[in-house]
Amino acid sequence: MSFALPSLPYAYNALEPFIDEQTMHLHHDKHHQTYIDKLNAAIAGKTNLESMSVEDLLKNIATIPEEIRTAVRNHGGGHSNHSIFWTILAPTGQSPSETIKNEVTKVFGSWDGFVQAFNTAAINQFGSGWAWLTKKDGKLEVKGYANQDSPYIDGATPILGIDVWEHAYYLKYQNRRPEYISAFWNVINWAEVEKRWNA
Ligand code: MN3
Repeated sequence: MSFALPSLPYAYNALEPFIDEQTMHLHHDKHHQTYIDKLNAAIAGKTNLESMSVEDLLKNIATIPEEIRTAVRNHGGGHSNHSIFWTILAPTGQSPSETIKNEVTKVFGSWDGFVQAFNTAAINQFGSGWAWLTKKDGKLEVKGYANQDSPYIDGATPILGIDVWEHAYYLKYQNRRPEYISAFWNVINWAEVEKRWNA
């Protein structure tokens, strides 16, 4: 068994004008596929690993044979992060539920406080990486992650995340990462976020 690229749950142009069609094609068809190909190559022939989910590979990263641990961390992380990312995006028009707003307010003081904490983590992530809202031991946290490091390797469950690698925004936004981050808030699949929240 090997990992395969999940289809996008919407059309490549469905997130326009916030995330452009060409970026979605390259990001999904090329970048995500490459993480999968390299993850499959790393675990090829290791039947105990081939039967594990990508989440379990990441949660158990310390037990992965040392010679492929970095590859699994990077490419397994890339596969997991992107698989989640596609599902937490959706055509514009959704709003967070009152439940999400209330939970977030308890932790971050206000909705704006949460948005600001998330945006700051995304803007300040040096170089390539992600910002994630995660749940760890039942507690919500916003944090930047370098490269393709997955919250799972941290013992945290990823809930809402933004890819701030340049490949995620450079065609449309060039060096204007903050503009891409504000656009992101228009295309969040809040129903899916809530599902991950309650899982
Ligand atoms: Mn990416």
